[in-house]
Amino acid sequence: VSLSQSQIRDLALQAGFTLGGIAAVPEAASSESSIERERFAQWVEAGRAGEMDYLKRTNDSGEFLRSSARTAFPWARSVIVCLADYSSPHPRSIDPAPKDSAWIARYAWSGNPSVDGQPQRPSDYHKVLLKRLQGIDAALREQHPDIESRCYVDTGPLVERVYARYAGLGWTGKNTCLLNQQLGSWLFLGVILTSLEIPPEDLAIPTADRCGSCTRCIDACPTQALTPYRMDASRCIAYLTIEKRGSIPAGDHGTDLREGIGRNIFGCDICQDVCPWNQKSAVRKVKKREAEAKPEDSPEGGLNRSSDSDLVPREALVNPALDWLAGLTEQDFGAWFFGSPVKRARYPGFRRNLAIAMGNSGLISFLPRLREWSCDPDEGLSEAAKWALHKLENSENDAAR
Ligand code: B12
Ligand code: SF4
Ligand code: SF4
Repeated sequence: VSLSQSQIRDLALQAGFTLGGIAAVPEAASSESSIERERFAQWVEAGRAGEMDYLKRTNDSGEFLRSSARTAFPWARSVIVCLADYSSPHPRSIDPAPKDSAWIARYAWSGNPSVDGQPQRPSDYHKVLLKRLQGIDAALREQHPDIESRCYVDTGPLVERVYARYAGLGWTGKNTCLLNQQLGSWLFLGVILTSLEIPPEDLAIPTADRCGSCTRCIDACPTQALTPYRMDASRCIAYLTIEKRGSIPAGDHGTDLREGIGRNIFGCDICQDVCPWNQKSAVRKVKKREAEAKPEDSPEGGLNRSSDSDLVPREALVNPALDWLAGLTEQDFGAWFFGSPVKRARYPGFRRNLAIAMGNSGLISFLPRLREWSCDPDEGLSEAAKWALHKLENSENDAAR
């Protein structure tokens, strides 16, 4: 039994994805497989995964589970990869913004559409995409009842972007993100591992790397987490503000990681905001919206480009005031972020990140809140608040001199 690229693309579009494709899992003895295995192993062994222990899990033979889809699932022959576009015409993190505002990564703004003027409920791409994948999986199983398959969004033991590349959906940018020439990189990925073979004539043509001589993402990264095509996740603001528990380390090589965090209190969009391919796709999307009024001008076919009705940005989360976020009680935090990716930072981590952003704001109006937090029993929060107090008090003294 086999599947073609066009069948998969149609199923993906019907399920509400922007695009879909299918990749063969490379033979265990192939050069592709050994390159990926080695890259992954080297990355983990060099300490780049920080404290994300789930990335370091191994099988009984000591192989990293995530280094190839075959390691965890010996029956896997193909990976269906589906993309959901979460771009929006809202400002970028690098655009001018009030000094007292924070930045929450774009991917975490999402909510369901507002009904009858009620506030939007948070939505989480993991759940939204998984449901769609399960729909595709059910359709496949109807046609092929004997197949093995598993659906994953984020949590499966595989590097999703590798299979997206093999499926011809884009290339890996120097910022390590999957970039599609038409869509840019504001994309969520979801995968279905299957036991179905793809006939060689249906293998996708790999997308050419279109980064060229550009290095904007590497130059813009405030914590020097990037070298071309490789990330040191232990230095990435997304890791520090979402995954890292307890205190945020000071840094090294002359970079203070806490200073590098700037106003990013959950995740980071900088290396994608500066990417020229996201500018190009944004311009194209504006034209698309204009063309919708005149359907005869409709641009590229084959892509489902309308904005995603399950991933509607919640306006209050775009450039939110630090003061408002700092005033949220644990209960308010739950009400705003239960069912949203933001809950992953947990309340203590969320406040720790706010303390750091306040320290970086240069605004002494935050001193009273930071003094209160510097005595908090949570060590991550109190340590961050002391660092922020020190920074603001020093800048106050400098200004007075
Ligand atoms: C762990 C993780 C993180 C970690 C580590 C990120 C990282 N670069 O690995 C942290 C917390 C930092 C993170 C951050 C973000 N993440 Co994340 N993350 C993951 C997760 C769960 C696993 C990734 C992984 O295994 N990394 C291991 C390393 C080794 O893989 P890699 O960086 O992709 O490296 C490969 C390539 O660079 C490749 N390579 C390709 N070409 C070349 C060429 C050369 C010469 C070399 C040397 C290497 C090389 O080699 C490596 C191994 O194959 C995936 C979901 C999944 N299961 O795949 C989501 C995922 C990658 N994340 C996603 C998102 C949206 C984000 C953020 C944008 C969120 C945010 N705004 O804060 C940022 C983006 C930061 C960035 N520039 O990548 C999306 C990516 C969508 C996209 N367009 O690429 C994914 C796919 C989740 C999803 N299901 O949609 N993430
Ligand atoms: S997400 Fe931010 S911190 Fe991480 S690599 Fe990109 S620019 Fe650097
Ligand atoms: S900013 Fe430049 S180098 Fe970085 S991913 Fe985009 S095109 Fe590639």
